[in-house]
Amino acid sequence: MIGTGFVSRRSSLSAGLFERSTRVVPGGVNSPVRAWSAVGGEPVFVGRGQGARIFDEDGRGYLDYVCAWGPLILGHAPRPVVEAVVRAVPEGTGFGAPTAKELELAELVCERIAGIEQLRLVNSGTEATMSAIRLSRGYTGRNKVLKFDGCYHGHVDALLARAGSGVASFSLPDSAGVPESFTGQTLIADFNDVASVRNLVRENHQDLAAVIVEPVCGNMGVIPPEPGFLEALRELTREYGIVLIFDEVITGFRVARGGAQERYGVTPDLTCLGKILGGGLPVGAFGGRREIMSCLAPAGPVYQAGTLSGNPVTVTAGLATLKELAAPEVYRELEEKGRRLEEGLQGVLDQGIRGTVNRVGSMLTLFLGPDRVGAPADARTSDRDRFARFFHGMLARGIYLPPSPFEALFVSLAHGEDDIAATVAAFADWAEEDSRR
Ligand code: KE4
Repeated sequence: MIGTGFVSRRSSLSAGLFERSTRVVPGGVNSPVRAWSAVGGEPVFVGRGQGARIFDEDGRGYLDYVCAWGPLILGHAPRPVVEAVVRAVPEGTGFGAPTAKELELAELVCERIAGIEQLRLVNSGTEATMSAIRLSRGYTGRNKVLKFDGCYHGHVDALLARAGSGVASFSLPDSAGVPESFTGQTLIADFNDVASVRNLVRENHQDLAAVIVEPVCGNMGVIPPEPGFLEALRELTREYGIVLIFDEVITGFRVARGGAQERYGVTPDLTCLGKILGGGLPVGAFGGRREIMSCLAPAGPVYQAGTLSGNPVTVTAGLATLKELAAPEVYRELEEKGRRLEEGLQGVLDQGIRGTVNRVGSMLTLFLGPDRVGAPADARTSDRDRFARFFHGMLARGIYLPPSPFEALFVSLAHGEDDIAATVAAFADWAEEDSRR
C-alpha cells in the first residue's frame, strides 16, 4: 500500500527540481525549514496530496505528518473543502471589499474561541502576531513585550529575539537585518518557569505592553504547559494591566474545538490564529476583547491593513474546514489517534532507545536523547545526528516527518489506524537497523 512500503530510491525528479530552484529561489525554498538543513539531504518536491498522504514528483507516496505544518487537520484535499473552493472560485477570487463570507467566518471564530469578541483577518501567522503586538502597545501606551525562549511567533522583527538564558535580559536579534533597537524592547523568559516571568514583570511592568506565549510550545518540539503555568501568566498580566496574547497559530482548532484556551481553561486578552483557520490557504487572524480590538483602525488609532485580508477563496476554505470540526467527537477521534501514535512510538523507545514523546491532542514530538522535555533547554539536548538518521530512515520507509527535531508531528482525521500502525512498525524497523550501526 502506498505510503507504507519501503521507498527503494529517492525521487530523481525532486533532485533536478531542487538544483533548478536554488538558482532562482534563495536556498531553493520559500521557507527555510523546508530546505532540510537540520537533517541534510535534498528536499522531496511534492506533486500532490490526498488524505493522509503526499506524493513526490515521481509519484512516490509517503504518509504525511507535516500536514503543511499544521493546517491540514482534515488531511490533504478533503472533499468538503475542495468542493466549496471549486464552487467559490468562479464567483470571483477577490474584491477588496467586505463580504458576507468573511463576516460569517468572524462570527464562527467568535463563537468557537472564548477569548475572541472581535476578529481581524490577515494573511499569515506572522501578520497576526505582529499586529497583536502593535495593538497591545497602542492600547496600553507601553513599549516592551515579553516572549519566551524557544517560542516562535513568525518572522516579526521584535520577536526574532532570544536571550542567552531566560533571566531578565534585553535581547540581541536572532537574525541579521534586525537592528538591536528593534529587539531592545523585547524581554525573554523561560517557558514553564513562572519565577522567570514574575521577576521580569515586576521589574518592567510600568512599560510592559504584552506577554506573548504559545500556550503549548510547538516550535521547540511539543512542550505542554506545566499545570499552573498559563494560570500564573493570566494572574500576573491581569494584576499589572498587561495584555496577555496566546499565539494559537498552531493550537487554534488543533488541541480543542476552542483551542488551547478551551483545553486549559485560561482566557487571554488577545489570540493569534492561522493555519487550520484557512484550511491550507494563506491566512492569519488576531482577535480578543472588544475594548482592545476597538483600538484598531478605522475604529481606533492603531493602524493595520491588508490587500488580501478576508480573501473570499481563503475564507471559503476556512469555513468549510471549521464546519467539519464542529462535532465534539472529532476531537475525541483526534485525541485517540494522537494517543495511539504516542503510545506506539514510546513503546519502541522503551525497548532501549533514549528519548521521550511529548503530546497534546493530535500534535506530538518524538525527542531522541532526553528522558524528559519540560522546557526548550531540555529539547536542545536532543541527539541531532540521530534525529537526522531517524528522519531519513523513516522517509525511506515511506513516512514523511518534519525535517527538524524542533517541530511537531500532526495527526489528521485522514490518518487511519493502519497508517498509525505502519508508522510505529517503520520506527521499530529503523530503530533495530540503527542499533546495529
Ligand atoms: P506564518 O507567518 O508562517 O503563517 O506563521 C508564523 C507562526 C506564528 N506562530 C506560531 C506558533 C507558528 O508556529 C508559526 C509558524 N510555524 C512554522 C512551523 N513551526 C511554519 C513553518 C515555516 O516556517 O515554514
